Amino acid sequence: MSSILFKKEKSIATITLNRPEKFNAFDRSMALLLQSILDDCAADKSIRAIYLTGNGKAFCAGQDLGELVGQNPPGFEVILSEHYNPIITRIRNIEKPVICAVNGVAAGAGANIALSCDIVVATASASFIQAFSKIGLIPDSGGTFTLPRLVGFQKASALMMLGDKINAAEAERMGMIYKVFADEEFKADSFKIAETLAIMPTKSLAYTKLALNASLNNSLEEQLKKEDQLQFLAAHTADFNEGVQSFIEKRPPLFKGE
Ligand code: LHQ
Repeated sequence: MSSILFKKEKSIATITLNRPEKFNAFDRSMALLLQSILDDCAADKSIRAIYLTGNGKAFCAGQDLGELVGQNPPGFEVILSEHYNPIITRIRNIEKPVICAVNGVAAGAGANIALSCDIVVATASASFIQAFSKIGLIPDSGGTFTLPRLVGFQKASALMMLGDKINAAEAERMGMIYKVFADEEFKADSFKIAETLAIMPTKSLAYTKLALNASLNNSLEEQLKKEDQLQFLAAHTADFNEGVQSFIEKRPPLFKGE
């Protein structure tokens, strides 16, 4: 059985982390596989939204700790540079929306991979843990960049130092994630978000993502310039034309992602 299940249907790529007995913790081959799957999604023009989730009770427990003490462990010097950092940069740079459906506990790098996605939703029984301090590490996978920007410096410090487990409702209240869905409706409700995004103007979503990425470091002046450049590109897409035309003709738009 593959450590990641990958399916393409109706313009949506569904990526399911699939080591349920290890709470979907990453070993080296799984981390490399996720990178190649994200590259496939980036290159495939028919894919207009990416839905990332986990199989079983957990979303992802981060690094497979067993691998670190097993035979031929990957060296510490490559774990971030070859495993997690390239995953985070791919998620942030891919010009398509990535929806993370957190179906259970998200810990360590698993939590920070989830938080790097464009829209993060969770099932009511899910939880989030910055587990690193519990084993003597520092938060990685972009967590020290992302979390303070989502919840503020103070809450990020406390969550990262204490390693407290917080439930999905708390995560939503803090602004760490977008929404919580009841367990029974979680799959259908979270997937509906992917279906909605997959028929939207894909390039305008991509440019929105690029603008938001840039906003994390830009001054207002720089950001206004960035919006100007990206709006120019958006205005030259076929989907912008269709959006205006369908409005004038009082009919639903048919966006093609072009
Ligand atoms: C696991 C794991 C796991 C293997 C649950 N590995 N088996 C960067 C730099 C360099 C090196 C290291 O890593 C990193 C990035 C990181 O991600 S560091 C952080 C690594 N992750 C953790 O420290 C989390 C460890 N796991 C936990 O704290 C708990 O398992 C959580 C809170 C996720 C879930 O707790 P419970 O619901 O009580 O479940 P459990 O502990 O009983 O786990 C269920 C099974 O999953 C169990 O297997 P078993 O055979 O006993 O049923 C665990 O061994 C396995 N598992 N996480 N990371």
